[in-house]
Amino acid sequence: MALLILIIAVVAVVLIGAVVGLLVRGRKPAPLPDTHTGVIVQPPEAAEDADAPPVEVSAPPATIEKPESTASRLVRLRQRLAGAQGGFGRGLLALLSRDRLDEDTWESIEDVLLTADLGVGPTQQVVEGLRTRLRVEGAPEDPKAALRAELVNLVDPAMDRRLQVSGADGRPGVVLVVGVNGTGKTTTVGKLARILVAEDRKVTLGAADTFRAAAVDQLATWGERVGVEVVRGTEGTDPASVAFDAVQHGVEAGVDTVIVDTAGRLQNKAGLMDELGKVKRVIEKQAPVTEVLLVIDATTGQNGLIQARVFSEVVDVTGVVLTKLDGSAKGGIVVSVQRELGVPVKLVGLGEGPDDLAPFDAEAFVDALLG
Ligand SMILES: Nc1nc2c(ncn2[C@@H]2O[C@H](COP(=O)(O)OP(=O)(O)OP(=O)(O)O)[C@@H](O)[C@H]2O)c(=O)[nH]1
Ligand SMILES: [Mg+2]
Repeated sequence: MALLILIIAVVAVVLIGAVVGLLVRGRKPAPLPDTHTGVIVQPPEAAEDADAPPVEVSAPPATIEKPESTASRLVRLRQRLAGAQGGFGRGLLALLSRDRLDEDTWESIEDVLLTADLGVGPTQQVVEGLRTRLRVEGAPEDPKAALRAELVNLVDPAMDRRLQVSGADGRPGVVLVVGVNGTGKTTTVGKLARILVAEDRKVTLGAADTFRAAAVDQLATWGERVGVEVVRGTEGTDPASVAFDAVQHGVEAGVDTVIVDTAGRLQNKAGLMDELGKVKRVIEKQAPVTEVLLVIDATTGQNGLIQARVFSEVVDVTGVVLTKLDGSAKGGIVVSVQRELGVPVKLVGLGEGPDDLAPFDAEAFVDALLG
């Protein structure tokens, strides 16, 4: 009898457990609160709710451009780099090739390096390195070889410059593109999409610059040209929600990479910097951000370093894109910014053309400087 009661009790407990389990699983998941700001982010199945922010996905056009191949782009852009930065290398070589390297000459060498935005510490390092090499090994050492070795060492060929554009567990890689106003973020997103498309990757773009309708259109045009879908909100939509929708769309469409463009923001505007942190946190409810690219305009000089520091604190920058290297001879910023952040320069912008973006390579960069 006691055994029978025990069996009935056990069966009852198991049944109640199963029913409760089913009820809990069947319930709609609660919206995900953003812990920092208290903003509620709609979970995936709520995206079609009437009160969810309107999101459009632009359709690919009838005619699709074929982006330039990597090989041809590299040859072309190395020449352009040599054209823009070569004066700096040639100036140094002329000084180093003098018969007598007196103190005046070393000072001139320092000036050339500082003018190229190399920064004080790295400049001293190069000068010391060159003095040692040329002193120890005597005049016969080829000054060009000595300079090349010093500069390559400074630019650091050991840094891992691969772009993390792939995700794990069947989810896409997510690239978040950030920076101050007008540095070339949207252009870089467009150019990067083309590079990935040329490598047969499937890409979605997220237009999380919702301040200006024109910004969204600008990105949509880049996408349309190469048949890439662009997820966009209406003007004024919360950028974090557009970013979330873009990544969600990318997950559902099974793309390889989602690239999210953000609005330009000054590093001293705390509210805008908080917003950026939120964009990243909200995206990560869908999939990890695999790459945070900080876009710096090479012509802005040391101000770029201040930007780098602040952005890095907010979003954990993993790579730098130096744009407009075609428009200044200040290639030394590569070294300063890498030192400042401990993060490599991964891409360089070398013009306004759609395929004027190249992966950064330390040795190729120095060779372009030295001609
Ligand atoms: N010469 C040159 N111009 C560039 C390069 N990259 C971008 N630009 C130009 O810089 C200008 C600004 O580019 P955008 O991509 O709109 O800059 P953004 O950072 O998205 O600007 P906001 O969204 O307003 O903050 C455009 O005229 C681009 O053509 C580059 O590598 N070289
Ligand atoms: Mg932009």
